[in-house]
Amino acid sequence: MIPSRDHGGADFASRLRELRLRQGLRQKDLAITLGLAQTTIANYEKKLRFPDESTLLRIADYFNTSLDFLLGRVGSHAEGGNGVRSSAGTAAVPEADGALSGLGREYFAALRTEGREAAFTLVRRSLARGMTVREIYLNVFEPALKEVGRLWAAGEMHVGDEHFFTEATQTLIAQLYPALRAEAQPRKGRRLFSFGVCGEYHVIGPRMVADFFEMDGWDAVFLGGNLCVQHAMRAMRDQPPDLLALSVTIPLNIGSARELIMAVRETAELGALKIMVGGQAFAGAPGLWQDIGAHALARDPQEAVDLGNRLVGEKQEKAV
Ligand code: B12
Repeated sequence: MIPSRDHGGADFASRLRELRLRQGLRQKDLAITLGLAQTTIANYEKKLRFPDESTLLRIADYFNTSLDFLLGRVGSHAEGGNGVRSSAGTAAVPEADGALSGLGREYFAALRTEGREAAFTLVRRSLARGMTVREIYLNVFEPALKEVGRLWAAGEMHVGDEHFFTEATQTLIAQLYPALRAEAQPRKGRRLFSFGVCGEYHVIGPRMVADFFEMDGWDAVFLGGNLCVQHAMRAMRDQPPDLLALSVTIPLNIGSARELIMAVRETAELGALKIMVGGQAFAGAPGLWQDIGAHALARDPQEAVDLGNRLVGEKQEKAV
């Protein structure tokens, strides 16, 4: 499927560049994420090459856009060409993927229309009725925040709204701490560090990961976001963990994860440390976690705990 330059090919080049720049990616970053050479991306954008069908689909999936938009067959918001895929491919605002339902939807609506107190009451009531902290994180907070991102990308919410939702959710997470402790298993004597890598300001994901490990009995230490190599190395030398959970949301920050993993590998005293990665930057990029030298990739905090126990268990068995 190679459209002529006059048809999709010509517009594909500018669309690719537009989508890439909109996410603040360099050609190199996009190339790493898609498993292509940087020159291939450059040639696409210069209209010297056109991707094969499967690469084209991967690019559309990665940018969460339609093939019509990518190929320049729709261009304006009125035509549904806002670059974000919707179920019909023609709506100006993409539809939710169905994940926002039940309490997630109610939480989102309460914060948006009534404010913090109503949302807090909702969550506290659900907890009192037997909902677990794990369920609240994954079925309420995560989908509500992803809905915020969807509406922000569609121009339906401003950055202030996004900050409000994030701050309100972080306050609630802090308030849930006693409930989290009540659900926690006895201590296992395994230490985890979880944080967002250098340049990464999205911190709710790695915080949830740390909390799931704490509930599983780990000594889980959450170190926030934007932790650059020299500071991360200092923290690990002071108190070597058994497992590192590195979070990357923005593909541009994959390089930071790679840099940190290399620094750990070059440090003899951290030879036994296992490294797990996760976060949205790895979605749709199979094999990327291996390319950057991690031991494992997990998609969500529960999978992370299961894998973490296996990885560190393996290490301890070998050491005996
Ligand atoms: C809130 C938010 C922000 C806040 C973050 C504040 C904070 N204190 O965290 C602020 C305003 C700082 C921000 C900034 C930006 N953001 Co923002 N942001 C979001 C938003 C709305 C919610 C993020 C969130 O908390 N999600 C909920 C958590 C729970 O989900 P999660 O991170 O995916 O984590 C889950 C899993 O991925 C996994 N996981 C996460 N980490 C790890 C780690 C390990 C080891 C494991 C195993 C698992 C794991 O577990 C979690 C639970 O299941 C998202 C929308 C979205 N789709 O997420 C956009 C979003 C992530 N942001 C986006 C963008 C583009 C940006 C900016 C570039 C915007 C700009 N132009 O300035 C900057 C970049 C800042 C930076 N350098 O990091 C895009 C990213 C697109 C992309 N692919 O690059 C998104 C998707 C919005 C969108 N629809 O376009 N953002």
